[in-house]
Amino acid sequence: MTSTSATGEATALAYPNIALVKYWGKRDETMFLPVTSSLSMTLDIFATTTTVRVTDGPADEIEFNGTAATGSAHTRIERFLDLVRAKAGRTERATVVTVNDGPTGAGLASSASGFAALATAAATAYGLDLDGRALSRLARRGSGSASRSIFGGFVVWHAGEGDGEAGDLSSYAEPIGGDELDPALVVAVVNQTAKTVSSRDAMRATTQTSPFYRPWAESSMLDFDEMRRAVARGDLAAIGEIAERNALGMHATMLTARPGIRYLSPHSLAVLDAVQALRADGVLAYATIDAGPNVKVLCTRADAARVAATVESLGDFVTTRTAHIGPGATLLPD
Ligand code: 2P0
Repeated sequence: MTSTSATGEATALAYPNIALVKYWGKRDETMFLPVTSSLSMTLDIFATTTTVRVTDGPADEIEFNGTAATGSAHTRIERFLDLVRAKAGRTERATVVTVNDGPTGAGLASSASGFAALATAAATAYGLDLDGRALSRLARRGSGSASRSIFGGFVVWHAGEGDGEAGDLSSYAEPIGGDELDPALVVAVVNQTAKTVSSRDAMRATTQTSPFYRPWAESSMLDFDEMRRAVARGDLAAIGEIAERNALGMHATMLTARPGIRYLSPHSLAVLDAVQALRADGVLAYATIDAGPNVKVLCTRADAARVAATVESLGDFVTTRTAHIGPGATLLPD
């Protein structure tokens, strides 16, 4: 997946992924080790393209969609590059240029595509030769969900065992097949603006204060096993059913944090109602929602246009983009 770079420059492309069994909560915040394993599908829209060039400058220079990154956004990437430099035994700074096709920080998995692209490009630019598993472990340190975007298709991210180094070695993502499945994911965008509470803060508050967190984590582990079996037998209806209940359960844990955290908006609920109505009409359609108000509807490729039209008919507040299964992170030629 990576090769050493003579030039100290590399460009990588990665796509977001949507978890069908969610990651919500860390057991080790330093190493980004999750409480539970998760399972996702990588999409083919909203790509991130990132170029990393090793320089002899005094500081990392980071540009995001044409604007210099500052403050915490800069620090987060600088810390990640420090990790890569430590692994590579290098000290030079870098220039990072990132272009994001999709909305950022709106629950549309921009940090997953972002850190998967950054990990892939930075590892190569600094001369690390990492296989997919090592790359997913590295991406995990930027953002947990990014570990899954290293791979295409259906992917699991193993929670792993233990904390610290043992946990680091055992918590990685890998693809799980399901290649005969060819679903669509209709992304109902009801709000493109960045959220006010980050996923990171919200999951910390949830794990620490919600009385429903433990029960959700326990049932999510069962969902994970059931979901793996549903993917293995290519059963899209079962996949949808498990995904919807897992996501609603995750939101229930947030709503019951103290104080409660609510990403769902009235517009999200309107889309959830439309999905239920579609099912009542015999359409295979199931919803999942991440840390934001936007709703993703899993359906067959053949039904995607009908699902999108139904959702869009709700009003001007919603637009849709339809995604299919997408590939893992890749290096682009010079
Ligand atoms: C997921 N989400 O499994 C879950 C479901 C959002 C809801 O992973 O702190 O940006 O960087 O590891 O990965 C979003 O959280 O959090 C996320 P960090 P991340 O896709």
